[in-house]
Amino acid sequence: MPQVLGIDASTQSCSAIIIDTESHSVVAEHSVNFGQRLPQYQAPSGFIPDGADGQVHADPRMWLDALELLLSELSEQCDLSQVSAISGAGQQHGSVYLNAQWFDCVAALSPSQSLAEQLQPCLSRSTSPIWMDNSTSVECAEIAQALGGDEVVCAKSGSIAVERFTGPQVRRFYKRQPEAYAATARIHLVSSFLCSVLVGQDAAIDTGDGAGMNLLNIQSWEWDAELLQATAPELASKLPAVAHGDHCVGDVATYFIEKFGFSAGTKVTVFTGDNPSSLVGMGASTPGKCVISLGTSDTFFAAMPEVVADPAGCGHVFGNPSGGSMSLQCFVNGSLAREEVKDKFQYDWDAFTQAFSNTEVANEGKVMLPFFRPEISPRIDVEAPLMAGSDAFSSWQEADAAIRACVEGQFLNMKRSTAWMQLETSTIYLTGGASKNDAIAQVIADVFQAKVQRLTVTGSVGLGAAFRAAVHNHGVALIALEQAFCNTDSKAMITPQVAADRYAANAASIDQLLSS
Ligand code: XUL
Repeated sequence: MPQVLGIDASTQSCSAIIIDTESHSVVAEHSVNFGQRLPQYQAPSGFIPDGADGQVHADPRMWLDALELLLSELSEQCDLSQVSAISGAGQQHGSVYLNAQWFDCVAALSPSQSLAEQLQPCLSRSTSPIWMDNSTSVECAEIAQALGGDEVVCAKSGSIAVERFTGPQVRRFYKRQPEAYAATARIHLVSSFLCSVLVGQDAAIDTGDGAGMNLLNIQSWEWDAELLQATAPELASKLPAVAHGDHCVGDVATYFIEKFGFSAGTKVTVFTGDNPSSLVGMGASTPGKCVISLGTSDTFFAAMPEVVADPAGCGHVFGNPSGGSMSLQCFVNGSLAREEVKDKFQYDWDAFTQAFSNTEVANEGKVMLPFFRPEISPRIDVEAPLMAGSDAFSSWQEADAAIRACVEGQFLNMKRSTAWMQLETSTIYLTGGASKNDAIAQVIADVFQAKVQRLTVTGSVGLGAAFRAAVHNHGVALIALEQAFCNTDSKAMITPQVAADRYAANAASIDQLLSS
């Protein structure tokens, strides 16, 4: 049976895609939005609003209810008995805390009751911190200090201790609710929690999502005893096993066979994080290609030829679900910064795009780092753009130059900040809202001296999960799936139009702005 299912448990919704790996068609797609469909959890955007001290939590029962709704509605669209393998991905870093009842309870789920009803007594913490939680600065500093500094944590775990990462979150829970922590027998990520439920047994955490915890050693891909010790006592016994992305966790549980019509023996491949899954779904999980996703914040990610960590501590290393490792780096000042410059001059997006035709590549040396809010790549605490070039430009009197400088500055900074990845990038896959803009794509091609391709895939996270299910359970060649599903619009390919040194002076000015 050639049909495979990919599940994407993201921040605001839970989605599914079923593909046919022989006819290369999409059989069904469906999504359940938490805020709209499950208002009883009072999480209109997928998290409980107004948390104190940077705390951002969600109710894990909401994710279970959404999974049930998703599969129930999907089973009305198509015959789930035709699905022969499943995998999935979750929003990264979020954690679920379970007591000792969990192990028996997850193995004995009865279709006569909902998942949420049956698993509620297993929760040792009623809500789950998610990746938007920013409450753990103190714990990050404590972990770094115990290990001997940020550099040590970064070299071991692939990232410095980061507020949203799971280890610092676990430490905060242990410090504030030691009894509830002691009653916790298992800590899962969103991905491994849902995977466990699907197979009816405690599932492993994969190296892709596991590396977002500040607990996994990126050289050995095993839990790191020193990181665990610096985080919380008895932590080793509370964590599941670690597995590489090709691991088959087991067969789908009876609950899902009886309730939604899956076939007995449907295989489930270990779940991963949404970004690692997207790497696969974008067709970029082999070195040489990288993905730039233009969103509220811009994200750069790529398969890595070697495991190296960012010495500046800004980027992250995760396991690559297709083998080896991947890098990921977030840039806070993405689309919102582009919009802010546009709005300063009351331009619309057409006028914004026209500004590139009205100005020259490299902007006569006028440069900008459009940091309207504190940036994390590199870490810099400013609330207004840094500019250099001419007085008129720096005092916002040159609209078109400001727009070009904003975009050129964003990608010169991105190139400089991602140099630690040591990539030889020949192709950049561009995705996200602003990727359709040819002027922005041209700047990216010129700055990185690489071809820029726009992919027609939407929902790359779920698609990546479906690919992984097919590759690891049925031996389908990944390249065949990429060719079939990751179509590029070849007419819309953008190639560099300037020589490699055209941006040298601007890059030097950016270095200077950052060092002053
Ligand atoms: C990555 C991160 C987010 C989440 C939610 O480090 O925090 O991208 O994975 O999508």
